[in-house]
Amino acid sequence: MAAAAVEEIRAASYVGFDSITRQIEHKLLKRGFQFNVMVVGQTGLGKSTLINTIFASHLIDSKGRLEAAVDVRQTTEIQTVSHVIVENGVRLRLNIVDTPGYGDQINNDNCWDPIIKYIKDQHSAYLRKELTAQRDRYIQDTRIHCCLYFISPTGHNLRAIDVIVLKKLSEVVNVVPVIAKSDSLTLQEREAFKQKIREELVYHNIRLYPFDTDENDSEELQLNESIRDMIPFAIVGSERNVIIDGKTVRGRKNRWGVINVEDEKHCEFNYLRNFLTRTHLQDLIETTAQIHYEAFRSKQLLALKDASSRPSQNS
Ligand SMILES: Nc1nc2c(ncn2[C@@H]2O[C@H](COP(=O)(O)OP(=O)(O)OP(=O)(O)O)[C@@H](O)[C@H]2O)c(=O)[nH]1
Ligand SMILES: [Mg+2]
Repeated sequence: MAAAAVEEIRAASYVGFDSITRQIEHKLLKRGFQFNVMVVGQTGLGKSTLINTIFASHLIDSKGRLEAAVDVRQTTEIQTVSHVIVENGVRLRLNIVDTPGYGDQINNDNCWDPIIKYIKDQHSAYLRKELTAQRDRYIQDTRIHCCLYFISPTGHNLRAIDVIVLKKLSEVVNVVPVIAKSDSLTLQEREAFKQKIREELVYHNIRLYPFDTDENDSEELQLNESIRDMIPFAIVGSERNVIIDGKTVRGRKNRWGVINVEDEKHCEFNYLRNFLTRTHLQDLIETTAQIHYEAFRSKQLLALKDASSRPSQNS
């Protein structure tokens, strides 16, 4: 058949369903996106400072970078800071949940309980909304999509408490480990420590995000592999602005020099931010819904079914 004839038939049978991607995009753009991150780790490792750093790197006004409103103090309760970021018409509501650091009590048994409870409470709130007879078409999502776990920059091993908490967390949420205050390590120490941590995670059988699934294509598998090679991100946080080459940036000034947290030669803050917002944002949200929430949901529903099929005590 002549090419022109084929083209004619194709034009006549065109129904236009390929516009569905644009229709979906339009709807999603109108609704906006929700991304919830949590920071967990021992006290004083710079969790609250990092939150400030992340927000400062987004909150750029006409006068330059915004100064932090308050000085960082020890966090005593679970707190959420949120901000709406708009880029090219895409609206992202970013919630960061700050948790009190643990590890300075004489007895640290179960110090992770309130954190695990918080994560499960969000799942349970979502499930309750999903199960109401007249459920909302769009349920406000407070489930934690990513938990940044802060590791102390000792240069030696993971602590026993890290192993326990990482294990508990990885059962309920996507965990991404970071080496806190990595400015205290030399580049050589940093690489060795990262390697050591990766080995220990394998040794203790702690399976962290990203997970490979059958649905992943080769490009996604490769991306996951590159993230696994990079984890844990060695980061530096700062609540102060410094001026480098006439530009205001977040940094730390010492007597011997200045660290620019956004400079990839200085630390891996940029890599962490790219991972969170540019490459894995959607996958973190999807994995939370499809793996962690799904496991919670089926466990709850099975328990409910069990309870209702059991003969009641009175009869
Ligand atoms: N050298 C260095 N110091 C840091 C870094 N990040 C934070 N700090 C300092 O560490 C101290 C504690 O920081 P916070 O952010 O309050 O620590 P936190 O983890 O929130 O502590 P809790 O709220 O008790 O859990 C502050 O004096 C920060 O200035 C970093 O990357 N490098
Ligand atoms: Mg804090």
